[in-house]
Amino acid sequence: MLRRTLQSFKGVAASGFTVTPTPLINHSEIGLLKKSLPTLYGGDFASKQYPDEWHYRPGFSKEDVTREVCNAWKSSPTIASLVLSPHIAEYVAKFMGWRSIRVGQDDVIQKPRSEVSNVGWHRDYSYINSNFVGGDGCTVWISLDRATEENGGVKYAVGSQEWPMEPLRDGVDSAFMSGASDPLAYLRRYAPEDIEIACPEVDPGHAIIHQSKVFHGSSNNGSADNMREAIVVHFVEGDCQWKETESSLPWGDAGYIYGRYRRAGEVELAEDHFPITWSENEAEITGWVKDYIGNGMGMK
Ligand SMILES: O=C(O)CCC(=O)C(=O)O
Repeated sequence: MLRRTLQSFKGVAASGFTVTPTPLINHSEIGLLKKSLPTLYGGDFASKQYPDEWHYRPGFSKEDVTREVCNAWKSSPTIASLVLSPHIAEYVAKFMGWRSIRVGQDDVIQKPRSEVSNVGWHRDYSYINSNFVGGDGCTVWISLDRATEENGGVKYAVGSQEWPMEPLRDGVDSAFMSGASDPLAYLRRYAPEDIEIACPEVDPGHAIIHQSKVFHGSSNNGSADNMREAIVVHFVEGDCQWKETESSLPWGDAGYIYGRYRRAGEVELAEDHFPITWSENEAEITGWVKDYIGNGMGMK
């Protein structure tokens, strides 16, 4: 299955990423999502559930850095209706050649116009997919605006999914918010040869699908626009499992963030945190998702 995944990326994009030819969400869905973001960041959680990470609070956090909320689907039914959408899930599963698909994590991103809003080079695999067997998944970066190099659209080190892997870290020294001064210094540690950087332009509602091992990051938002917004869904294959661990502790070796989702002695992923949002076998789809989001957004 993993081989098929890589082949599908090789066929569609040897670069490790591709922009969807059509939008995944329409204009009115973009409007609803945009409207929900200030409510989310302001801590007004319609579902009464906190998100798993909340990296920006108005009046408390720095105003000029990139803002991120992770697993906002738990807190906002509006965001959930995109992240847990069966339509998006089916589209991505078919693109990847998967029989079923789970949500690994979402990220809601707001990038303000500023000189310090860059996102450091990283591979999603190091934070997310390295925890799983068969979890060499993909990220779907859905733009709520037109994203360009000027407003800090996502940049890729072309083909870097094939480069050697860096030693796995537990995320505490995350490159995500590091804002390195030499933009390519970190990449040079792993690049076998010349580095080619691409910043695909993405229209509102379209998405970039990228392989979890491709290095990516983004520059400052230097545009006149106030904010560049995106909703990112990190997907894993439906039947992926936790890596076996020597540890007798419930969180095994999963460490920071992901350690909290693991149950002692189990390799199965809990659907409470990693819901199955589409499967060829409908009986496998996580039951409560439809109760929570109804039909879900997307592909209309
Ligand atoms: O939106 C961005 O600038 C970067 C997002 C990203 O790298 C991610 O979600 O993994």
